[in-house]
Order: sequence, then structure tokens, then C-alpha cells
Amino acid sequence: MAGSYRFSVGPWNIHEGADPFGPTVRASVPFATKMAAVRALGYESVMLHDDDAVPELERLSPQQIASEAAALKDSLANLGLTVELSAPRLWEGGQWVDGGYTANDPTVRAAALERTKRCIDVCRHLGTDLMVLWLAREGTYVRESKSAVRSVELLLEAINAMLAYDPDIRIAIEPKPNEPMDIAYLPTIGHAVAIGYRSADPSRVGALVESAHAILAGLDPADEMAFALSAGKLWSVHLNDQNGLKYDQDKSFGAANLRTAFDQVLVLEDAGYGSRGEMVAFDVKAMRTTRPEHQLQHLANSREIFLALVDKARSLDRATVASLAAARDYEGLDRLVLRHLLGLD
Ligand code: GLO
Ligand code: MG
Repeated sequence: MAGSYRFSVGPWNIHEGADPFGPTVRASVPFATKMAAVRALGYESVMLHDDDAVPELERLSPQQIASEAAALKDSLANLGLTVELSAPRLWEGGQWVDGGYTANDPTVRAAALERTKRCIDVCRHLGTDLMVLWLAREGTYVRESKSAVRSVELLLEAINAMLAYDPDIRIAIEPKPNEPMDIAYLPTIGHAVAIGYRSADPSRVGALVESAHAILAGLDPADEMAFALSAGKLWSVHLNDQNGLKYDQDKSFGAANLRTAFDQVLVLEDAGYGSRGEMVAFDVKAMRTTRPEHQLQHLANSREIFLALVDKARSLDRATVASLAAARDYEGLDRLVLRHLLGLD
């Protein structure tokens, strides 16, 4: 009996529509309103940046962080929400322009590690042992500006320091090949899994695959997921879609390529993803043209399409798939999958 899925989303997935060429076009939705709204849409869990959970945490004492995070955990629990993970937001503040863990300035590197320790504290107070590292600015605009070998060593040292700081914390690395940087140091899931194996405790370093990031790397998201799954390292996913090699679009799941979305669901379903507590998270954004009254539609759509594709995965005629594959009739297999997705069988 295949398992049922549990869904997660972040507050940044309800946003004001600013892009590099224009300001906000929708009013900010208060945090508490966002939380209630995602619960009403059937989401059971949320992803929070450290400062989503505890604003201005760098100015607070560990005790203040503990009490704010504990209060938030309680208010989310009252809504019926748990926290899937937290992530240190090491890209927004001006101090992180050159990255955090790989910044050329050693005082910035030290500050990045301190900030990450506070994020680990936030995770623990929110009741999760999972921290995500999206290494946004750990890369370069000018390749000669940093030593790439040294940067990988610095990332490894930082990960080891995190593992040493909390003996229970698990780290999921979310790779992305570019944006905001020209070139990132950990661009694919292979890089994430490899550095995890080199860490002081490989059992506590895994990965998160975002569909759009895989596509931006020219890779197939389902195969990126499969690579992590085969190593027991797929600890979360950021499902979304991406129309080719453009800016990071964070389109609704399945919006650009339904077949690619189906293949992601198929690989998750066949691997029993979710049965070990993993969440299905969507990292999706409403289009800038979206009117305020429709600004949750992408969250509803992504979940609905995911569940429809789970039905498609479960109802796929596996015996015919196997016999077409055995006969090397891949044209026939292609037709079978397309007809199935179109509801023609
Ligand atoms: C951006 C990333 C970003 C992260 C989030 C969690 O491209 O996908 O949305 O997933 O900040 O760290
Ligand atoms: Mg993401």
C-alpha cells in the first residue's frame, strides 16, 4: 500500500511580486495570516528561514531566541502546523555580499558560522532536527576572486563545525548552479552528496533537490532525486517548474513540463519517499501579474497537480511498461506514457 504524502511550504512562497526590474505589486501578507492560509490549503508543515522564525535573531541572546522560537512553535501547533526545517538566511544582509562560509574576509566567515549555530538553535526550539543549507552566495562572479579548492575545504570545515555544535542536527544541502552568483561551488546533487560523505558524520548530511535548480544545471530533476534516493540522502524536495535556462522561475509544479513533473512523482513514489517522514515541499512563486485575490492559487495548484500525478503514477500499467521495456519498444513506451497522462487509456 503506497503511503500518503505530507506537504510543506515557506512564507516566502506568498510574496509581493518584486523582481529585479520592478517593485512590489501586492501588499505584504502578515506572517500569521500566511500560516493560517497554508494550513487551510492542506499544508501540514512549514519551512522557515531562521529570521522568519525569530526576526532580527542576530541581535538577540540565546535565551531570547529560545523563548521566541518556543512561542512560535506553540502558535503553529495551535494551527495544526509543524516545522519541517529551518535555514540560515546568509544572502540578504550586506555583510554576506561575498558569501558566508567562503567569504574572503575571515571575520565574515566566523560570523556566518555563528549565525548558523543560532539557526541550529532555532531548529531545535521549533522541534525539528533538519536544517537546510541553500548556499546562495557561496560562489563567485569572478572565478579568480577565490580559490575553488580552498572554498570547498571551507565549506567542509563549516559543515563539520555545524555537526560538532549539535550532535543531532541533520543538514540537507540544497544545490543550485547559479543565481544570485554567476557560478556556485555546489551546483548539483552529486556535489552535495559528495561533500556530505567527506564530512565528519556522513549519516547527518543529506540533500534537498529543487526541480528548477536541477533544470538550471541542465539536469533532469527526477534523476537528481534518484541519485540522492539511492544513497538514502533525499531528505526534502522543493518541487516547482522552470521553463528552460532562464532566471529562477519557481513556477507551479508541472506548469512548464507535465511529463518531467510526472517523472519526479514516479521516482518519489517508487522509492517510498515520505514513508520515513520526508515532506513534499513546494518552492513556488505566484507570477508577478497575479492579483492579490489569487495569490494563493499557485500553492493550491501545485499540491493538486502533485496529487493528480500520484494517481497517474499509481495507475500506470506497470506490466505493459515492463513488457515494452523488455521488448525495447521505447516508441511504444513513450506512447503509453503520453496517452496515460492525456487520459486516453
Ligand atoms: C532559491 C532557493 C530558496 C531556498 C530557501 C530555503 O533559489 O530555492 O528559495 O530554497 O531560501 O533556504
Ligand atoms: Mg528552494
